[in-house]
Formats: sequence, C-alpha cells, structure tokens
Amino acid sequence: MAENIEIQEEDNEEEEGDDKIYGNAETTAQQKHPRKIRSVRRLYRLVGMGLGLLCGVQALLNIGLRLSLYSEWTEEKNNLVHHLDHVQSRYDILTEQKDQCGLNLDHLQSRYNKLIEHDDIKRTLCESHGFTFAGDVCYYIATVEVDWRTWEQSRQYCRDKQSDLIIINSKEKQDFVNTVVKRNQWIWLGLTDTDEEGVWKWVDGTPLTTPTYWLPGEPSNAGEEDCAVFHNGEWNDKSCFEPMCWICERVY
Ligand SMILES: [Ca+2]
Ligand SMILES: [Ca+2]
Repeated sequence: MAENIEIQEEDNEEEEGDDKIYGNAETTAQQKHPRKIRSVRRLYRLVGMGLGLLCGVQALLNIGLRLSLYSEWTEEKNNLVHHLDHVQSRYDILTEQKDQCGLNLDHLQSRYNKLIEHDDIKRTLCESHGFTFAGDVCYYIATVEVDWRTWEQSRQYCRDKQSDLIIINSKEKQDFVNTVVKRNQWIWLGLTDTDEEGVWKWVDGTPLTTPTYWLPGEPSNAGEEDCAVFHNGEWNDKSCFEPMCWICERVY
C-alpha cells in the first residue's frame, strides 16, 4: 500500500511536469519568433482586405455594366418612339391629302358632268375620238367591208375605244342606223343570247324589250345563232363567228 502511494505521487509529479512543458510552448514560441507571427497575422489581414476590395470592384463593374446597357436601351427606345411619331405624322398628312384628292376628284367629276350636258361639248368630245354625233348619241360606224370581224372581235374593237356595240332601244336609233348603213350590209348589234338560248340581252346587261325589229321568222337559232345583226332595216340572229361590219356606241 505504501508502495502504491509512492508510485501515484511520482506519476502526479510527472504530469505536472508535462503541463508546465506544453503550457509554456506557445509562450516560448512567441517569445522566440514574435516578428514572424505578426507578419503572418498582417498577411491574413491583407488577404482579407484584398478579397473585400475585389468583391467591391466586381459589384461596381456590375452596376456600371447595367447602367451602360440601360442607357443604350433607353436611347434606342427614344429613337424608335421618335421614328414612330414621324411615321404617324406622315400617315396623317397622306390621309389628309388622299381625302383632299377625293374631294377634288368629286368636284372635277361634277364639273365634267355639267359640261357634257351641253350638246356642243358632247359633239366635240365625240368627234375628237373619231366618232359621229347624232341624236344625242356618239357612234363609230365601222362599215368598211374589207375589215369584217366576228361579233367578239367587233365588240373588242369598240371596247378599245371606250365604247361598246350599239344598243337599239328606241325607234330613233333604229332609224339612225337605217340612214347610215348601206343596202345589203350586215352590221353587228350589241345583242346576244349566248348566256341562255332564247333569252336576248344587250351588252349592258339590260333585257331585250319592245320595240324589236326582227325579220319575220327570226330569231331562228338555225345552226346555233346567238348574235344579232342588222340587215336591210331588220334584225336577224347569226353565228357569232361570221365576219360582219359593226357600229360602236359611246355613252357620255
Ligand atoms: Ca341563239
Ligand atoms: Ca337567224
């Protein structure tokens, strides 16, 4: 027993000895290398400050970049708005000019209509286009027999002269044609039943009504005759493909 107590006392003495050794190690190191430790601490502080500075610079760069982009976008938006205003302004001006042209055109048409109410004006217009003015109607009398044409070709000739094949819807016009057409001449009229057999219509779309001047027994549609012709004061239906003379009528 006494021996054990002596051994424990020896161990305690040894542990107390170790604490003294390790507890004094740092103090000893500080005492031995004070400059080195201060340098390391200073280095840590400098590294920390550097990292903070870098973060700050990056934040400033981000803000600067965003401000730059916003500035460019704002300038582009302002340019677009300015351009849009300009286009709208031009559109308004053109719309106003269009409306003004419409008014001017209506005014001119009205004046033209009043002018051509006078027969002498009509006659002048008619004759200036190579037509003949008679009974308030303007005619182009194509009775040159060497230039016979089919019904469709004759009509196209009239259309090229801003007219159409003659419409005889009154006794006065029938009498006029009688006076200008020679005996035995065949003259195309603007009358056809091409759309529906037996239903005769003038080229302006109006149906055939009285008075009519068909030769007795006509229209016969003999061998498919769909176009009307004037011959010796009477009407007959003939094949539209036969060559004939024709008369154009121009309406003012
Ligand atoms: Ca027929
Ligand atoms: Ca016939």
